[in-house]
Amino acid sequence: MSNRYDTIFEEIENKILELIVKAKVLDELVDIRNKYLSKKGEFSVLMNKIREVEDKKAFGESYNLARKKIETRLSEKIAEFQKFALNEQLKSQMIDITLPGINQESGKMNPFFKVKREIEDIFIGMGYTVENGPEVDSDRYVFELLNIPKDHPARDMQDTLYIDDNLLLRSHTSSVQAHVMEKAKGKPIKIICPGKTFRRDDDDMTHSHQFAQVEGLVIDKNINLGNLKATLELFAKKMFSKDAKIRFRSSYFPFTEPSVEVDVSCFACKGKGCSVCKGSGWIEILGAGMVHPNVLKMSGYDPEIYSGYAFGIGIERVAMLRYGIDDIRRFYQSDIRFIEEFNKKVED
Ligand code: FA5
Repeated sequence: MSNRYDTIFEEIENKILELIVKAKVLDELVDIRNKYLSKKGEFSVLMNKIREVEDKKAFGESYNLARKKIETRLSEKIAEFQKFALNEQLKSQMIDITLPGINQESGKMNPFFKVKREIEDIFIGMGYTVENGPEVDSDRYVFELLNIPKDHPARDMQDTLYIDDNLLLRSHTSSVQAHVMEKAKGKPIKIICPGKTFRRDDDDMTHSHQFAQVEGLVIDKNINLGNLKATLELFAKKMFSKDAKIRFRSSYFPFTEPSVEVDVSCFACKGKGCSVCKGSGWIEILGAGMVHPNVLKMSGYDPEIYSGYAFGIGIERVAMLRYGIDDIRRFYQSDIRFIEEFNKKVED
């Protein structure tokens, strides 16, 4: 409702409303608010005139009406600018979801390591713990404490690289046996030790000068050859197939007595005979035997009380059988195509 005081505010009100219309950026609106509506702003101070007027109520109403109009218009315009700024920001930050993403290549596992882990898992499941041993070791651990004295002909089969007269790259993981026995101080043992081994062997499809073995060693009272056979049979069934069979062929290792070579029934022909098993139906995977009494004695175990078995599995050979790999050298060539073959997803 209009009253006689409206004209006092009309001129300044129109001026401010025009300034608001003309404002191009948010900062201009802020300046208008400060200049006219702050405590000592040009519009606010008009209220002081109330002291001089007769009808203070009508004056106040008139002032409030004009102020409300200005404030409403100012807030609307501020909201418009803020909306516009937000839209601009959203536009500039828009993500085009149709663009192709950046692929993160993930590492792939060499089948050697897959099989190494599987072997470890199988034996851990049977209660074995995993030990480590030095790759550079002394003659004493690699040979002497395994009942292979100097000049023993068995050394010829495991010739390797010597660092000096005493230190050498271990030619088999059996070298950890005496280390573990020393640490156990006459207590029962049930360990496996996976690791690198080195020999002077010429490289061909099934031999490498550097390869890996998993040593197994169990020492306790009443351990017998039947325990060894049951353990290795379970290993073969878990690693190859539930129908896998194993057989023991008598062999010779200076540190085991009796000693055996262990064959697994051919996974390709199920024992009938094929090119993979060279017609025999069997494939050799490891050497094993009952720990020789001399080895027990040298490491502080009384062979009258304790007995034990040991085995040494060639990891690459098991991986070759498991995946039908024809050449051992493929494991070491870092050919990504070879590695990817063993990491394909079902839908690939
Ligand atoms: C030994 O090394 C014994 N230390 C195994 C052993 C342990 C016997 C405990 C008794 C008790 P042998 O030399 O046969 O045995 O090797 C064991 C396995 O290592 C072989 O069956 C084969 O799988 C693998 N192997 C041997 N030489 C090579 C090579 N040059 N390249 C790849 N794998 C090999």
